Amino acid sequence: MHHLYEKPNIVDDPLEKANILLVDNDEESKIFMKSILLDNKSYSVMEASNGEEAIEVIKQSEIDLVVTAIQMPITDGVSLLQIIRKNYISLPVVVLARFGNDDGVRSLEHGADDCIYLPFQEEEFKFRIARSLRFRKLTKLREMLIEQNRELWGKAITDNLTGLYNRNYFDDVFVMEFERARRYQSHLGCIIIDVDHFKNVNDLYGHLMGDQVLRELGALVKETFRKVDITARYGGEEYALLLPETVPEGIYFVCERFRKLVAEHPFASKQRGEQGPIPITISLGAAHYPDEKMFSASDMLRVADDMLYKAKREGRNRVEANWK
Ligand code: GH3
Ligand code: MG
Ligand code: MG
Repeated sequence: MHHLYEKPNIVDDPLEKANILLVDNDEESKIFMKSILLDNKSYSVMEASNGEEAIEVIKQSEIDLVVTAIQMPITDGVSLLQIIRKNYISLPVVVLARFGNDDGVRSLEHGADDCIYLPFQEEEFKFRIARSLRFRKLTKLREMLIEQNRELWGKAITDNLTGLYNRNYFDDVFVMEFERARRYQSHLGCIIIDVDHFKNVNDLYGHLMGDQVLRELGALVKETFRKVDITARYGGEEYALLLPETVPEGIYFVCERFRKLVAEHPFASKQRGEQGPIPITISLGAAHYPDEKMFSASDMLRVADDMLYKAKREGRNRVEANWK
């Protein structure tokens, strides 16, 4: 549960503790490396004796770095590398290679992030491990930021109550869609929906029931209109819709269908039980482009709004359109 007073943790340290996997069939060498690594209190070490075991560990634990020998019975270091590169692209791998053959070069070729030649110097080993872990940390931070960005973007364009788009996003998309329709002379519909006498709903049934009505109305909007249509909660009890590539008859048809659907829908029936559902009607104002009097999205929105007020004037629970 997020609260307003809780600042989101943008750069949580993703690697306070680093989990290192040592892969080697030579037990002594593993013990030696482990003792060096465990000098650093922020490292923890897991072990595997061959590539196959290593894959199992990687599947089951959050590993931050793999340090592996090349020559091993059953799945050697290079095969392990290939599997890791294919399935865990950002997991760094440091290989331990001997001079005198092409193990080191082969493993670098297969995507090893570093190669330490045996016998190694303790200090160099430490520094190289630390460097690979820094790299891992940056990759993880980057992944976290991308994910958080995605989340923030989602929040920034969404209306909390209904899950529809919000007014800001609608306005931006409207400018683009209008521009597209103008350039290609394609059809575009804009509909504004306003709940009739919604003040009475709040007064008679309470604000919470009012909110419930708005949520259900949002869900009905989502169900009724096409995926390509832009559906937004535009204000308190107003919804705004954009219907790309839709001819006037199509716009009118869907408005009428939605008007009837709402008038027949049993709002808040679950919450109210035997008290019975809340009767709701809506008025709709529709505008269609191309139209010689419209030169911008805001022109078009104004026309739809004028049509909405006409629908209100003429008795509510009805659709008015600029071409009728
Ligand atoms: P009309 O048929 O002319 O549209 O009448 P109306 O009462 O719906 O019109 P008006 O715009 O005067 O009032 C809208 C009311 O909607 C004002 C406010 O009480 C209510 N409202 C606006 N936003 C919310 C909301 O988020 N939740 C709830 N429960 N009520 C809201
Ligand atoms: Mg209103
Ligand atoms: Mg209203």
